[in-house]
Amino acid sequence: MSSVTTASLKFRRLLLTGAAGGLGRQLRQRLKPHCEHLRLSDIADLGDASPGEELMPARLEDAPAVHALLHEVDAVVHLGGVSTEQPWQPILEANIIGVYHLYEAARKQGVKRIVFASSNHVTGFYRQDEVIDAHDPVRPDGLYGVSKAFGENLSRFYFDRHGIETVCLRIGSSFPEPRDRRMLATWLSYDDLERLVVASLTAPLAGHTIVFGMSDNTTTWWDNRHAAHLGYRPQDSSEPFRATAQARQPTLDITDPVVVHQGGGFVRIGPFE
Ligand code: 15L
Repeated sequence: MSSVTTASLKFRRLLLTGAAGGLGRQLRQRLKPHCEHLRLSDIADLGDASPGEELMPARLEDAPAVHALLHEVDAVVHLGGVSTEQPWQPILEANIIGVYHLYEAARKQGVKRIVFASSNHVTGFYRQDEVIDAHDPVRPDGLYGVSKAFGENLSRFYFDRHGIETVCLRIGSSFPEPRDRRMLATWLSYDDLERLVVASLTAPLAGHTIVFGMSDNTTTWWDNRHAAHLGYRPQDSSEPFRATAQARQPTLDITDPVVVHQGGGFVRIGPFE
């Protein structure tokens, strides 16, 4: 369960997509105190509904189903879709067509704030000796990163044209602990993930914001100066895991593209045909 104390603003109904995934399962527990009704969606099994939960399985490429998902919802946390490098078809269906359906549904149903799970793979081809911010051009490291850049751009358009606010979370590596040396820079603890999502939902004015989802790590490649208005204050750090991560990878081949680039292993996954 959550150990995080955050500014409380209770929503009547929140929608969490991708609720059966790794981060979805975390946020399912952690968002419940922030709303009366938590609507949960996924294509994978969601188990049984607890009090206050509404289960609504839906495929993102099914427009009527996505429209129904957003009915009478105050805000959305959109984790749904493909979250790793995969062949084009599933990425097209969930991350391109599906995200379009989500924003069209928000427009028609009058939903005014979305927290969109983007990814560090939107900028994965920057080098690990560079520090970037949200105004630097995208450099996706695969089709997955390209699809997340599409979601960022689509949400920008829906803000400019329709006033739907979006916070795009370029999530680093959100796991119980950093698994390798790269994750010393990219790690986002589950408690900080919760802090980031709640700050994104409750900031008085979010506009269209891109924020890198990371803990307060000593090694960092990302500068969140353009997201200071969210009030996100990470409280965890990868530093206590440094010795273990370094012992796991005592040497690094600095000519290997996986070691050079921020996207790590993603820079060489695929093509699949
Ligand atoms: C992501 O976007 C993935 O969803 C996640 O599984 C991790 O691999 C993460 O990036 C990462 O870069 O570590």
